[in-house]
Amino acid sequence: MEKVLVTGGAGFIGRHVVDALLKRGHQVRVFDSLIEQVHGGADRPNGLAPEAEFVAGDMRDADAVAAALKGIDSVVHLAAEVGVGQSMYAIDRYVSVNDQGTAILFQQMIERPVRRVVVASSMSIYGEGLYRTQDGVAVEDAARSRMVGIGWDPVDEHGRSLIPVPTPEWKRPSLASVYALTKYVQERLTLCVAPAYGMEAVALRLYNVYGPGQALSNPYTGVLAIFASRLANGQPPLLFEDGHQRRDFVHVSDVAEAFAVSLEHPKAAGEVFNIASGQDRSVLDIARALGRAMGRTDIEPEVTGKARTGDIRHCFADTTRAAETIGFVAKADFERGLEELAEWV
Ligand code: UD2
Repeated sequence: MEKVLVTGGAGFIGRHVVDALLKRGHQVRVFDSLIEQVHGGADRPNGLAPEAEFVAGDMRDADAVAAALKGIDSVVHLAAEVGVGQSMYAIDRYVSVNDQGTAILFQQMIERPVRRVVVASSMSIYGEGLYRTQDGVAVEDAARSRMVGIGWDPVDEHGRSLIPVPTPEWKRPSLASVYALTKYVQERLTLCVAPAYGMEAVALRLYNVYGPGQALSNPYTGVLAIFASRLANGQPPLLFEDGHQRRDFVHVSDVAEAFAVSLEHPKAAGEVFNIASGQDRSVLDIARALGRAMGRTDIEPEVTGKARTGDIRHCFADTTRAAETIGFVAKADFERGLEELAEWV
């Protein structure tokens, strides 16, 4: 059993990771700027397990990071600014917190190396997911068809629809937002610097994470949280485009498990894994399913016919690598996850 530092451990995903690590018998120290809590005025994060040690601090404060690393065996690095849309307005803050913060963490670990660092990366680095042509040729850089004025789905040069397929880790990144760029830098810094100082590195590319504890009021939060709070207020979910865009929704308890396994499994070292359910669903399907779970089948989702700036059309995961290398397979039942969200909202 190890003493694990969880940066960002007071956030939505972090709190679940902390619980998973404690359950496995690790000791946990949380380092978090408490940005989410500042307005609430709490000095200990809401919902953080009482067994976890808590240290408030900013990733860019080298002395605070150095102190937080004392006596630590391994690190789970989750601290980050997370809104994709917001990242285009607060460029300096995103680059500073996410990338300078990660650089400072590694600078401090030169003197205080740990066994392993597991960093949270994101599916956002892929941009559009992987597609194939109708002749079966893989397309890594699909462009949105609305750019050429036909429908919503990406098309080939002859105007034929491309077919979305599960995206594997080898797909070339296509960094379409400042958020994606900073996540990619975090991932690459970790995989480049850790081994140079004898530390093991693992990067987890998280897909669309959902579950209890996700922010409800923030307009940049995940779509399920937005739909849940709209339905709870008697409002219809608003579907961008035609609602047929596809994503991979992974329950936060599975994500927490993935971090714990990635910290422990000998074969995880040096790897990058998609962390997802492996099941793709359209936004329309999830809106309807959530309506059923919340007993609001009377509210029909509303199709806006408008795309959100910077949105991709489809991206869902090929989860083979995590399954084969470290035996991680998401277990949560989606319908049950929605019922739980319905109870929580
Ligand atoms: C972004 C990030 C992802 C993660 C996630 C946070 C990308 C490609 N990915 O994913 O890494 O940070 O945000 O949850 O940048 N939608 C509606 N109506 C709404 C809100 C959303 O139809 O009111 C659609 C939206 O157009 C998209 C899908 O729902 O097709 C999912 O949206 P999201 O914001 O939950 O997540 P996504 O995939 O943009």
